[in-house]
Amino acid sequence: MYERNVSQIEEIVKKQNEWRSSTLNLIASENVLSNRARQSMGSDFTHRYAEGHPGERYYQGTELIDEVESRLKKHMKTLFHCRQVDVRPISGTVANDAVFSRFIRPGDVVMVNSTPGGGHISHHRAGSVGKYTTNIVNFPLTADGFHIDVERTIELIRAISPTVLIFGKSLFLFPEPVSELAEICRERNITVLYDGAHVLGLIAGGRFQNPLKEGALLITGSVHKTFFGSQRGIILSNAGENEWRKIDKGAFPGSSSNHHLDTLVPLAITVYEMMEFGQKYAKQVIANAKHLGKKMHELGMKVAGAEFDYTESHQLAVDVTEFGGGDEVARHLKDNNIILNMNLLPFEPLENVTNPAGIRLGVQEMTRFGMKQTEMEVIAELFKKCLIDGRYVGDEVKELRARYQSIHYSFDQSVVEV
Ligand code: DSN
Repeated sequence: MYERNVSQIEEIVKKQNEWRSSTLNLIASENVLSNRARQSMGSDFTHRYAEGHPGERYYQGTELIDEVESRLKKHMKTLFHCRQVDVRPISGTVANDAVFSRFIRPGDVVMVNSTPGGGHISHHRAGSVGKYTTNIVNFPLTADGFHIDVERTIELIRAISPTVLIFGKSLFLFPEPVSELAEICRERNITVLYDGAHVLGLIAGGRFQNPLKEGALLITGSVHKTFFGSQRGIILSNAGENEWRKIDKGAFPGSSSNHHLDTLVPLAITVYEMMEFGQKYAKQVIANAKHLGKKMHELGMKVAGAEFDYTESHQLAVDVTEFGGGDEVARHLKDNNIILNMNLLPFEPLENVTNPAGIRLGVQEMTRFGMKQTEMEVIAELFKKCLIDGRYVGDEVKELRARYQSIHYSFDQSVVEV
């Protein structure tokens, strides 16, 4: 009786595959797996449980799972130059919660990036931090809105005595002042956490700040944004054994029992791709983002951060108020086969959340499909035609995208990246 429904689901998946492979995906929090990583999904690992650590499981039959997980952990430590890693959180937010649950006590003062300042929902009152304390204070920002104001933050730290600082955000154009604030945090025994979800692949590629080196105790993140793995989370640290034990318990049993083994295998493949190609990939991602920002600006669009070369990450922020605001523009672009999201811009009131002034763009996925500066110029032109000239560009987008289907910075093929 329900067989027809099964076919309908299969049909929907087919449509999604066809549609999204013909669009320009500029969602800053997404990426694509290589074919080899993707093909490793759906194995017997999909069906299994592996609570605990390799070699210390609560179930039998995990030897081969242990082997994959151990290799993954070893290589993640090499990539991020750290002593401790937990690959079991099933998402970035779960990784955050595992850590926040161990470091934030009721009444603690915690400093975070505000939502309009780009902060992630899990850092806020309605998210994970809010489960542990309500004393959440936003970092003061410099006038451009995309940098933490270091001097005013130091004054605020002296005045309100926070116990935890959470750096990192979802609208993330420039590095955070971790090293600038490390000394006062050391003096006052403040725990420094860094949510590196968005920039993890850039850190792995050595092209973004290394928070652990600069003074953060922990990096949390997801491994499927600029780090082009399967959808999971991670915790990285140089904490000593005792401190790490408490973090480890936050991950298991604190925030999950089994971790999702179907996505473990592709991540173990991705880590090799990152070690081999990560540096070139990260360099190209940032070069592409800067170039797209410059070209869109030259063509008349209000790209943020012009005075700072637009970005040091994979992202750009554009004020699209003149075209109807972020919601209207994002929907209109989607109808033209360009996919991205609306975004609050710094200093906007929270009430604007359903139609903020901005849109957020990320170039990491298109870079993975082999696009470089030349293609960024074509994309900038497409934005101009669509938003300023009011023309339909959906077919041009499809034509462009049809030429970029193979996945670079992977072992799928022997493309020489220059
Ligand atoms: N909300 C996601 C983003 O797009 O940045 C991160 O979880």
